[in-house]
Amino acid sequence: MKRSNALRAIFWLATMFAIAFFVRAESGGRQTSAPSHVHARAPGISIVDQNGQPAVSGAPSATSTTVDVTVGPDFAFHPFSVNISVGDTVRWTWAGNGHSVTSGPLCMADSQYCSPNDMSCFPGTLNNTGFVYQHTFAAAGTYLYHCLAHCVLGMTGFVNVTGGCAPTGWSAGPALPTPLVRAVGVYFQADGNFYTVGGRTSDLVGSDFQHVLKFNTTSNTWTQMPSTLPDNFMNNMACGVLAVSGTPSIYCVGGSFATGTTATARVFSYNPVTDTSTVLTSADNWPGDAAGTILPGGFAVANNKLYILGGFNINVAATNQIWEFDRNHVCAHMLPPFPHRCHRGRRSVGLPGWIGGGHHQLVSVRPGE
Ligand SMILES: [Cu+2]
Repeated sequence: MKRSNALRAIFWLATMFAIAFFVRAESGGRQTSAPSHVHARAPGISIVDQNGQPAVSGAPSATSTTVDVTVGPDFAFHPFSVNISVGDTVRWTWAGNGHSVTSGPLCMADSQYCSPNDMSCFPGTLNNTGFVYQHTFAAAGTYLYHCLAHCVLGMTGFVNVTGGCAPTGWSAGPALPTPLVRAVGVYFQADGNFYTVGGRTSDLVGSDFQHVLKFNTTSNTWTQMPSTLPDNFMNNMACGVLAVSGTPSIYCVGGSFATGTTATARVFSYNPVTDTSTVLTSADNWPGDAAGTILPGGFAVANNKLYILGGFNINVAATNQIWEFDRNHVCAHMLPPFPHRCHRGRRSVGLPGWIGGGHHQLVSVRPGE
């Protein structure tokens, strides 16, 4: 029994050393094959930041971080490995004389970075106690480095850089094929692409853009769809994707034209798959623009309904109304042959034989209107 416990302990110790070895071999890449196995330190990875905290994980830093490494005073870097995120900086401070920080495996400079200033990495320059060199890592990868003078004594280290986004969270995409303002951008889940609807190419009269631009998220390119949108009230629309009978389309509400002082209340749909647009009947006009001069403000789609949040009465004032557009809305009571409609949403007139379903709360039902 005792003997078996001892064997078990030995087995586990051996396993742990093996794991430590493999982890290090993975992280260090070619570094482990360098003639540098005379490190006096324990073989396990010890990755900490300048505060002694565990090093950052793979996520990009919210704000860029500087991690400190000490050069010397022995023939070693302390710690010899650091984990950082893209955009972070490693700052080496010399605690001994006659050392360098020189990028490259196998004791050969690869000139990616080096003390004292990333210039002339080979034959390079040695610096003394108190010197500070830092380098910011802009791309993910494992960056091996060494001291020119003492690499053969095992004076090596490496920097693991993970993450892939710019530290700010912003990154640029391909430019639109035309200058464009006051278009509406819509993500179309069905094909995974983005579309812009309308807008104008300048502030000049006649600059209204009666087209749809498609951003293909696979090829990362923009193209202009062939069709022409129904009118020139292409500025300041509210657009969102609504599905009717499982078929999604982009619905756009209201809008004005460049230099114009009137606003349309019409609603049209645009189907990116067929590249066709259809103007809904005037019964579906946005009631928020009853005055003919009011533009939709903010907007959002939730639960397959388009909401319009506030607006702007052109040259007058902002408005505070909230409107919901439910393209699937139907009247709860179909009473043919009386024409009737709901206060908002889709008319049930013209759908003979339609038989219920998808009922929603009604604002009013006005038979005979
Ligand atoms: Cu050295």
